[in-house]
Amino acid sequence: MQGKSRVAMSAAALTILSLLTLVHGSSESNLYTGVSNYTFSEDFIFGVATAAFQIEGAWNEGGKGESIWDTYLHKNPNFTLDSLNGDVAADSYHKYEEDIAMIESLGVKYYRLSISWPRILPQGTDNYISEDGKKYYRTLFESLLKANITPIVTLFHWDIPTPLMDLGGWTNPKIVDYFEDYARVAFNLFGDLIKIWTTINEPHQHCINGYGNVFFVPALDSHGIGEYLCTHYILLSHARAYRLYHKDFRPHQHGKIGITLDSFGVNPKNESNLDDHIAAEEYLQMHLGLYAHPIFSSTGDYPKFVRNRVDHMSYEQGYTRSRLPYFSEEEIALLKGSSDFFGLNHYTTYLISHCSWDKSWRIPSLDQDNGVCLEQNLTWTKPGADWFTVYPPGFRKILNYIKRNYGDVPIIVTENGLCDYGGLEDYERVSYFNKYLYQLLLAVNVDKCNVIGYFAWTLMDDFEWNDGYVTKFGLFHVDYNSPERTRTPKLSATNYGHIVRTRKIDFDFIKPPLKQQKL
Ligand code: GBH
Repeated sequence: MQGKSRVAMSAAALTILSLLTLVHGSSESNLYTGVSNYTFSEDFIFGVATAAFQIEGAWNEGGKGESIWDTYLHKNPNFTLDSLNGDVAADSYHKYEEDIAMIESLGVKYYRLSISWPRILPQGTDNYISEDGKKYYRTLFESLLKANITPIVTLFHWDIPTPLMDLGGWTNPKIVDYFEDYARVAFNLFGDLIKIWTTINEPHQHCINGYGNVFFVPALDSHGIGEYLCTHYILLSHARAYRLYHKDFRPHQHGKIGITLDSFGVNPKNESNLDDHIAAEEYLQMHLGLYAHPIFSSTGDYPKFVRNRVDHMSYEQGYTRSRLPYFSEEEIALLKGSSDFFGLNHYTTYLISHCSWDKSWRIPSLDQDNGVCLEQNLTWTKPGADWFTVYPPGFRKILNYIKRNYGDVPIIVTENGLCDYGGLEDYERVSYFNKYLYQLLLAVNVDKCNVIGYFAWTLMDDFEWNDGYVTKFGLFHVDYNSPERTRTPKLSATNYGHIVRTRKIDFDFIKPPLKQQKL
């Protein structure tokens, strides 16, 4: 069956091959000096992004309930690289006014942040709403608006209330009701202030790493089954929240609501090998298409390739039913078109080829179902965490992939940023933002991709999940040795502010001293 599906894929892959050559062939992708020839339109949305668990701290203040990250890290302190947790984090629960001043200093008019579900609903369910939680977010949103900054709010950025995790989290079909109830509470409490919502952040990373593996909490390791159940019910939860908003809130609150998906960029390991192009396409279907196809495609449902592959692998492995659940006709319709924009998080690019075995795979698993291996291009800069290399053209390619597969839905880049090990003179981050933003300009101006906004990840150094505080993504440095959690702008903050204000990229605005010029 693997052989057959490869033949079926090859026509599509050939089209892709020619399109990729088009993008690649463009001499404009190498312009990284002087001032950019293209500019960002006046209405282009520039923002910065954060997530509640990564910055707020105050894990048990104001009647907040526990999220799985609280509970799990208290029980398993060595889960993170530095054995630290999110109890205090950047202390944004107390220091949000400083955060707002930082955003203002960048000249940025949009701030993407998330609500901690258990801060509002300590038990996860809507029978009891925390007054303090409600007050905290209302004050925060009002203060942002007063500073002329539009908040864009994510309902779920990985911190599910522990009592709901105890019931199976995203593998329990009832979660769809609970998420809808939480969304209703949030729309009721804050919908007068919030005009752009995102439901779920990166369901792909959450389900694969948290349910199909042990990289993320809840570290279920239910590989081959858990990641698909999580995917299934998280998608349905998203759709229910979307439909609820459109039916009961949008008519008077007049906002928009969408989902944020993530994708690595993919390059065929060998550009001239058709099989590697097919592998790259199959990787995207399995990882991005699994979530995007049910929502953004004209047909709805999981991609055919994924459906067939997981059904077949399950059968071969002796399962009576597919490890990937089926949607009913109503569910397909519920999901189809359930996002007002395409939120995309993008960081890095991998080289892809087919393989039948990789030592990192669990059996069974989505990875094994996919049958591709990821490698890094060793010639690309690797400034921080192991998973992260710098390859700006990969960004333009993935934007084009979305346009090709899902049409002209407005794309908001809800996260993009560079990982390093810290320091105020972050020339590599300056260069990363310049180059990735230039690729975005090429995607918009040359390829006519409908990208309407961009959020830099992240406002300040934060709790980076399994990395703890070891790896850094911030525009602002946070002193984690000081109880004050003092914030200081890095060079990348100055540079981003310059781009936002001038609507252009000036590659020479901040240059590394000669000996450090690596990129
Ligand atoms: C995003 O995830 C998140 O939305 C955000 O919260 C996060 O801070 C940001 O990116 C930066 O990481 O090989 O197990 O170590 C990006 C997805 C998740 C990709 C972790 C790399 C490494 C997994 N990242 N993953 S592992």
